[in-house]
Amino acid sequence: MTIDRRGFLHLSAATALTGTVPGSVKAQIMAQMRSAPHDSAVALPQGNADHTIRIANGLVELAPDHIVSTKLYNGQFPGPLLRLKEGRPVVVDVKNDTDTPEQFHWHGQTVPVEVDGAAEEGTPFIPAHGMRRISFTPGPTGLRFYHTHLVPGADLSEGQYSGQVGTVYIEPKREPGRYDREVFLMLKEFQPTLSRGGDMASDFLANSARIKALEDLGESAMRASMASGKPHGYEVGYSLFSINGRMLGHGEPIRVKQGERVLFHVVNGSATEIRSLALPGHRFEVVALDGNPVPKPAEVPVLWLGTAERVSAIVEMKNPGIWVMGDLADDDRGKGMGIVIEYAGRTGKPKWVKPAPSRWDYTLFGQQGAAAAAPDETLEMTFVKNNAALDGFNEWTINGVAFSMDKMEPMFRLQRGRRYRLRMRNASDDVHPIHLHRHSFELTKIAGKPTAGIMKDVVMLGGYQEVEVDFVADNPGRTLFHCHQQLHMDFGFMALFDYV
Ligand SMILES: [Cu+2]
Repeated sequence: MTIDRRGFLHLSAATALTGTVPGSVKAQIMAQMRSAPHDSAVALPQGNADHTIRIANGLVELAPDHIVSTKLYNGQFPGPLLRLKEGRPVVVDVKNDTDTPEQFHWHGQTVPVEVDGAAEEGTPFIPAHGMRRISFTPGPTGLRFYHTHLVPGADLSEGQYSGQVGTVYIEPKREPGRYDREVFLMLKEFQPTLSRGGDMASDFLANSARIKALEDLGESAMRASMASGKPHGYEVGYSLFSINGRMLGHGEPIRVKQGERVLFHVVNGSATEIRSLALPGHRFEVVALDGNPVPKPAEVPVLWLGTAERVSAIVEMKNPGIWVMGDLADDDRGKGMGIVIEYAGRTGKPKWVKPAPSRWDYTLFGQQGAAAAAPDETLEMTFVKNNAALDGFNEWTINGVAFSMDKMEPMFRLQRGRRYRLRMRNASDDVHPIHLHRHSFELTKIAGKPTAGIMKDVVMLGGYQEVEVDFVADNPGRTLFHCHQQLHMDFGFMALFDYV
């Protein structure tokens, strides 16, 4: 096959900045290696691994005239779907055929530090042109995923801007099975570039009333920054969009039959974007969030997923036709963020119909009228943006501190067995998909509304809003907390918890 070189990924202008901007990937790795341990002599199972993942550069054909060159797992995008089994230990070899040391993160699993895949916690790197064998017992059950955990900073060819993302499904011992079949969807953008400004959708969250004190704090800082002559900090935009590695209209359609109940497992594999997904003429019955069954499954017209969030939802196929299932943003859908749903015996052009306005409300799926257990301790956190403070990039702080790769000191010392409440206050107008490693948390208050029973590992915190989540300190060791928006985490929005 001949490939038109003009179709390749053009490295963004940002690559040229790499040497000067704090947060270049090599500099970050050097800093982390100074404090991260090397592989310890823990006895690992011998023999063949259950799964082998190979990290290497390769090509993704999003469409015949859009072939992207990027880092991949096993030469494909998304990486292979790993179906693991609850309670059954697994051995995985991760081989790195690139020149850059890597971190392979098991997102949403309650694994130990040596396995988790975050240098900030102390997971050893997978050396360049080397390998690591890891062994663990998968859990919790349900939809998880894996991705690189490098800190690319200004280098938009590295980290999760690349194609290093894949899905994990941990099969429970008993599957209730109220559906006819499963379909996995990985939402992902390619060809990132830096831009100035560019407002993210933020009015899709329910209960969007802003907290005055947070708004005053954020807006006055922004006004002061503008008055001093600073432009808006950099944002990242993309020119190509895909579901399961194909642009809308260029992959196989999802072929369905009337009356079928299809369980969609949707992963937002984006480095930075919040995604929506709608299927005209159909509704999604949300049954699990981040892989965990919700207390109260409920129907919605549109799914919204922050970076790294997952939704499992059943669609009853009862509106025969050829449909576009896609993002609400016309621009992104037009550049590929969609997939065709084709009913048996139907032909014609795929049809998109804009859904009626709706809001995304986590509490819809929570226990009604129940309160979460009281915490042993509440940790207060305020998130602040320092506009364009780092060579044009926004700097992010948690309680006034931007995370430092050079120190990597825990901000919060915890006690094992205690139940902690995180009261998170957002003094910026961005929506932050907040993630806690190696633990699941319970949503207890969303923008002033109490809830209970929803277990997640990422939660979207709206602009100038407050969210509370609880977790039990039951998986000792360093635990990374961060915003999953790559530009935010790379420029300060991280903190470590630690307990023994
Ligand atoms: Cu963020």
